[in-house]
Amino acid sequence: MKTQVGIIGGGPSGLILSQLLHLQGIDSVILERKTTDYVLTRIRAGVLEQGLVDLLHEAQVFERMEKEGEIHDGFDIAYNGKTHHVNLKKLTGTGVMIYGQTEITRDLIDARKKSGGVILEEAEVFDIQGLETDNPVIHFAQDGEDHILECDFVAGCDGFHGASRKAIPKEIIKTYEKVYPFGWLGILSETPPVSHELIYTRDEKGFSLCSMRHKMLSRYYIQVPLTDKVEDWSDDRFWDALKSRLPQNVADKLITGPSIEKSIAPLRSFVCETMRYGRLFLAGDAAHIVPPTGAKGLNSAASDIHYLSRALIDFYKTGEEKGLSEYSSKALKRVWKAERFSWWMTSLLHNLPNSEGESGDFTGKMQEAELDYIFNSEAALKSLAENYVGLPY
Ligand code: RFL
Ligand code: PHB
Repeated sequence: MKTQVGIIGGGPSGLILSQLLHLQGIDSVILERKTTDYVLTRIRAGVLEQGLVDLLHEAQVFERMEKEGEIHDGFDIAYNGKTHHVNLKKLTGTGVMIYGQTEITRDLIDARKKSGGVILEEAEVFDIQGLETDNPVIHFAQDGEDHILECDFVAGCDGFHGASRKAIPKEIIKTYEKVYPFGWLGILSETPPVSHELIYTRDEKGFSLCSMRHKMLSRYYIQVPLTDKVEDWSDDRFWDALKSRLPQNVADKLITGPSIEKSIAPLRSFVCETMRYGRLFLAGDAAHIVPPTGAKGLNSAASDIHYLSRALIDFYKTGEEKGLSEYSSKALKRVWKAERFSWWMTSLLHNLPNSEGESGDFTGKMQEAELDYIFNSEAALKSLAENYVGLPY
């Protein structure tokens, strides 16, 4: 099998790239190790920056998002029993779009299939050869047999546990990582959201987040120790813990119900430098991970795809290689800023152990002082807001 761009991974990064290339007459094949049904059961991001919304318009996959998505002009941060509003629209001129990653993925798969796009399901890549040449070859297993895909370029869109990052020689790669000593327990429930906007809460008992997908679908998260298992958390225990962390006036309004999904996600910051090796280009979670606190994971994947799609289209249209050679440094510049913001917001709002040399509730006091500063300084609030809505591409 042969194509122009071999795309490893059929998550949002791979799908958007394939659609953008298709619209410019460039062929691609997506190799996805899971079934489409499985991919569509993964509950992940829900907050989209304007940059991603624009990219989906460019990909001509926006109709359902515009109809069913909701624009939020702000969100709340609660601490010490009170909520404080961050008016994104007033501070930055823009808001964010609330529309689930699952729905984006569904829309993209439909669009690709409608225009004859090739997405091979249960096709697991196990090796990539010839990345230093003009004709790389991807080796994958499907239906118990080994196959090859020959291509001009390989897009590594296969997430954190994928095969593509591992194809870069160890002596070339530099990685940076922070593993946080807690995770997020998330539930999805068919109940009306407790508030019309998101509420991030810092509390001594631990962080919590009230989010949503639409008017009858709520998404809630609480910080839990890494040793906890989903089975340890009945729905009742979850709702009690959430209520105990929210300001009283919010807890009083919370409508609970059975969970339709429940999972624990560990929190990690991770960056891989370089994002390019020969004819391999990493994008999205394959190259970087953020803790979800700033809602930057999917949005950073989108900015990678913005740079990569332009670079590939330029190459095929004009033979110009500048975009390809600058891809890694351009993408990483924006990625590091999203990493910084996600790390900062995580550190600001979670219950953290003291670092070496600290005593008393030093960390907690620093967090409170910083929150007080933010909500009493237009400059600090604006800095938070401009990072939250997304820095320019
Ligand atoms: P994905 O979505 O992980 O897709 C990678 C795909 O590659 C496949 N794959 C392979 N295929 C073939 N061969 C192999 N060897 C393969 N290995 C892997 C996988 O099956 C998969 O289908 O990566 P992509 O496309 O880069 O997209 C990244 C986003 O999914 C991720 O950044 C976000 O979900 C992160 N995230 C959030 N991001 C936001 O911008 N806003 C949010 O509000 C937000 N909330 C979240 C999140 C992530 C969460 N979890 C569970 C980690 C909330 C949570 C709880
Ligand atoms: C979500 O709705 O899943 C969500 C929202 C905001 C975040 C992280 C996750 O910061």
